[in-house]
Amino acid sequence: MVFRSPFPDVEIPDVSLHQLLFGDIADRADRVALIDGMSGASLTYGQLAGAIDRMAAALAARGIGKGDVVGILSPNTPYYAVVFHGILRAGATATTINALYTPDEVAHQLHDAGAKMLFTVSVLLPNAAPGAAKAGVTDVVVLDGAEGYPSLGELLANDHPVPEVSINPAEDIAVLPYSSGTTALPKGVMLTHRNLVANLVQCGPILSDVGPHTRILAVLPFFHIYGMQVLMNNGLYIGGVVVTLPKFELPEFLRVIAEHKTDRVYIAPPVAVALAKHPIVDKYDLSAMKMLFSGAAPLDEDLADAVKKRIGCKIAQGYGMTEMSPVSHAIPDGREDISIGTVGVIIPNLECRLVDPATGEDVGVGERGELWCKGPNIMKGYLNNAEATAATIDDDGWLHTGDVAVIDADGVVSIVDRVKELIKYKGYQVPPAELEAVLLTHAEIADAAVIGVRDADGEEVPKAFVVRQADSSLDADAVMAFVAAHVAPHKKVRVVEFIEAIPKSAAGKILRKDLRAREQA
Ligand code: AYL
Repeated sequence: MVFRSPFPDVEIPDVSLHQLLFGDIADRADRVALIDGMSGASLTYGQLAGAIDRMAAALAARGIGKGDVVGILSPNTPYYAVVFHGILRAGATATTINALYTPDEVAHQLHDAGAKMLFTVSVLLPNAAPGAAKAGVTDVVVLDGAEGYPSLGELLANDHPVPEVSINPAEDIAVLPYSSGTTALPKGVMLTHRNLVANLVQCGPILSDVGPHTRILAVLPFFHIYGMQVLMNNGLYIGGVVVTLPKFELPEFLRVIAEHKTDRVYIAPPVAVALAKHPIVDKYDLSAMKMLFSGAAPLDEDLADAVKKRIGCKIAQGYGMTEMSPVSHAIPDGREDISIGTVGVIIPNLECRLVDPATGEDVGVGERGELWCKGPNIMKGYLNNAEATAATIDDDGWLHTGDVAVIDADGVVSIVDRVKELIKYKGYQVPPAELEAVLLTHAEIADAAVIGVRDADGEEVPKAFVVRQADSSLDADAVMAFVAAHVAPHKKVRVVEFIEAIPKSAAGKILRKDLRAREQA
């Protein structure tokens, strides 16, 4: 049984992302595209497009072109868009790296992606430099300048010709963000120009209230697909204003909403907790904020209602996956009748099925099943990993999300469970396999397994089950400190339990469902 969008299909233009966003900006050249929320500095669409051309020319002069991968390790600033779109304009692929990654994590992604070059900022250089060195990446640009490195200004001050590259939208990889998908370690997600273009156009009917008047607050990081596509690229596609913030701090977040009158604010669920509960929220004039949009993890309905009442804004929710570029479902603008606890309806041009994981049979309205999706926004595959690709996208092109959903008679979808390993901490991916590998490098740990549990606030957090070596008296704090020293902050283990043995299948696979059952007992 195939479920479809309530909206008719839309036409997906056969163009590169650059052509879609900047192909015709005559009407908006003098309007502001991006504002740095910290300094107030801004770039118009004309300046942005010009800088992207100069960036592409500089990259081409350095020998970067089709088939090459370039890393970006930077917090959100207007220049992120210049670098990102400059890389794509040169015909190359951008691999976007979490700004809080450790040197080893940076090195791993650069190496795995086969990156030739890295763009970063001076504050991140202590992690970027050793990471790049370990991956053998010698061409490092520090956007705001640093001793011994070229800066963005130096790169842009060139008179090289803008390269003429012919992009094949359906084949050429525009971006390579990393996701663990349903199992194991993070993998490079190959998203083509067509994937990204399709998802922007597919969201058109959902986002009926947006346009050049729209002012977006972009605090969610551009390195993650949510910030990249839903905030940065969609904001530029609709000709709106994108106000960037480099990190989430509640007072700054509230100040920028009030000062820059951002009417569309995108968050992950933990921000809703702060908006509902924190006393300082009342100190700011948030009347400009008309719509709060949450995605990337489940949003609690009561919490959302509390925010709605306190701030007096509309709230909507979207769902998707990096592997789907990323949006597959969202509550359409103007549909306040749809419960905020749902993820809304299927976007146009996408087909969905719900399949019982136990029987492999399709289920109908009102029944729980794993969500499968098929459409133009589904990734080309995982980089250099045909096996993982085949395990995620079946022979008929259905992507198995690993999420369990229910659809009602009106076509409104709720995400009710997850059958994959993935843990989500504040909307960020935490792949258990990665933490298990780190834990096993500790001399006093004989075996380990990690699952997601709920903390006192209802937030999902990684919990490690640890089997100590026979003579070890290792304690929980030492385990947590050990992991924390090796991974980015969002991947920290936050609960530890010592256990006699990790439950495993005959084939040696960790029986996570047994560990989860222990938690409920
Ligand atoms: P990734 N409710 C429950 N779980 C969700 C939701 C949601 N609204 N959104 C994402 N997830 C979980 O690749 C789900 O398990 O992409 C899914 O498989 O980091 C996993 O997160 C994917 O994690 C938007 C705005 C999508 C954001 C996104 C983010 C996609 C996050 C659509 O409108």
